Amino acid sequence: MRTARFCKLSAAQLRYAATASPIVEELKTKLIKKNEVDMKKINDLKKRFDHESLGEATVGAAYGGMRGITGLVYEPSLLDAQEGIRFRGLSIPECQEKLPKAAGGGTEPLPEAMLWLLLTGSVPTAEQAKALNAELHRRADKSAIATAQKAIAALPENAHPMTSFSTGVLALQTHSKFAAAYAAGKANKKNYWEYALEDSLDLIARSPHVAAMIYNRIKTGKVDTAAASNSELDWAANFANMLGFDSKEFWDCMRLYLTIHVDHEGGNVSAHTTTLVASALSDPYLAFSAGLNGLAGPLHGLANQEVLAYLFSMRDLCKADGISFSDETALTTALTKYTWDLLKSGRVVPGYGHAVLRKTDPRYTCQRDFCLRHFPDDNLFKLVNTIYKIMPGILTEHGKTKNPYPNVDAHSGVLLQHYGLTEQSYYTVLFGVSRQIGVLSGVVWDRLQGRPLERPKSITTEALADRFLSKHI
Ligand code: CMX
Repeated sequence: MRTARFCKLSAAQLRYAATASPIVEELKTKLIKKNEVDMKKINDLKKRFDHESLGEATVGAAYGGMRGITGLVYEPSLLDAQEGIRFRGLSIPECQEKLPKAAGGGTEPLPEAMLWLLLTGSVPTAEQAKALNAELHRRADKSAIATAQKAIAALPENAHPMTSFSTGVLALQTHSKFAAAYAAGKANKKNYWEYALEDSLDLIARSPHVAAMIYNRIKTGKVDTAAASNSELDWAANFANMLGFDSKEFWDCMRLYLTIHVDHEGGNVSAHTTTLVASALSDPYLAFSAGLNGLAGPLHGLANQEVLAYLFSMRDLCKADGISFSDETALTTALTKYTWDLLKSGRVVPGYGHAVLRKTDPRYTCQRDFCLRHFPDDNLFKLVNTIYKIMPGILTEHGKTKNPYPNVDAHSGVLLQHYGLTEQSYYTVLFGVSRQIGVLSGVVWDRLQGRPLERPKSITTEALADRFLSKHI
């Protein structure tokens, strides 16, 4: 028995079954039932098609970031290059239509309903979404959150919010039921998934509190939430409220934001990192913190922060050159010139391009639709719209990117700026708060279906040269 002090947890933390609520039991029953059906398919696929090829692993792919190699099974979502993301088979417009909304006039889907969908594969009823939200409130353990609060306060004040968030998640890890059960010899292949689910629900319950403290630190220097948690509110509204925003329209905006950023299949950096780390049986906290560190890169989630810097630089250049936003022709000419200057300097246009998508990201489109419904005359929105009209042409002429269309990050900042959440360095934290819902659902399913340690084979240039070049001398 491993008895190191660091992995000793209270009896309550180990007794996950005893603390489970009816809604978690219902969730587990649904997962078990779905898995029975899915495992039959998996066993059949493995038995009959184990050696079928999913495509070639070429030299080009090995040097090209493994683009085009299908080498992972990831259950919560699937990305189509033309159509965009589907969450358990549902497109974004279908999720907007089918997922339960907040009582009292909410028009956007609830992220907790999306969590239910990604975990169980089926759309929850309004009652199930409500009960799941109540469960998340119940799990927002104050002492665990205080651990993260202390860790964040110990960081230098200029720590990037993503550094703080990743650190906060690591501090929450000291409450991991998975790690404690494993250390106590109680976890085994059959129940790993239950501990993974327990940790995932705890993390999704607690991390918004931690994220809100990070925001308040930027604003006031104080590591605390701007407002107390309110158990009457849904997950997104409560988060927005803890950030210090009480506008009902903004709460709806956050419901949309936190629903559409949840997942983008398994190969992107944050999802792949999370599931890769979890495949070593690192608990969901360790795995998600690693995923966040990947999300913090400018080619991935940090692009939403970079987009604002780009938009503001465009706005400033227009101002300096006396270009009016109402003169569409002059604005288009000026933006085209500034963008070419940027590209010629060897930089990328943030918010455009994608490793898989080859059309406008539907996550971009639904944010655009939200702006059109709520604030069509916003100046920043107008700027983004004009850029949308010219950028595919510019990037096509530039001739490098395989996808000249906008991705999710090209639009999210406009929404946040409009409602007064103007601290751009915080934007990727919002992405992370949402992303945990998808990637942790993936971790739960990986453990439920017994997926093994990930360990693809790598190769050196010397070995490749021996294999291919030597034949052609
Ligand atoms: N601006 C300028 N050049 C771009 C570009 C853009 N927006 N997107 C791609 N390119 C360039 C690449 O840098 C690459 O150049 P080199 O051949 O000189 O290396 C070339 O076009 C080919 O790239 P690609 O195959 O089309 O795209 P990748 O799969 O390599 O990269 C991505 C995808 C997203 C990293 C890239 O499009 C990019 O850097 N975009 C800007 C950053 C961004 O918006 N990231 C957010 C993505 C969504 C998310 O994860 O949140």
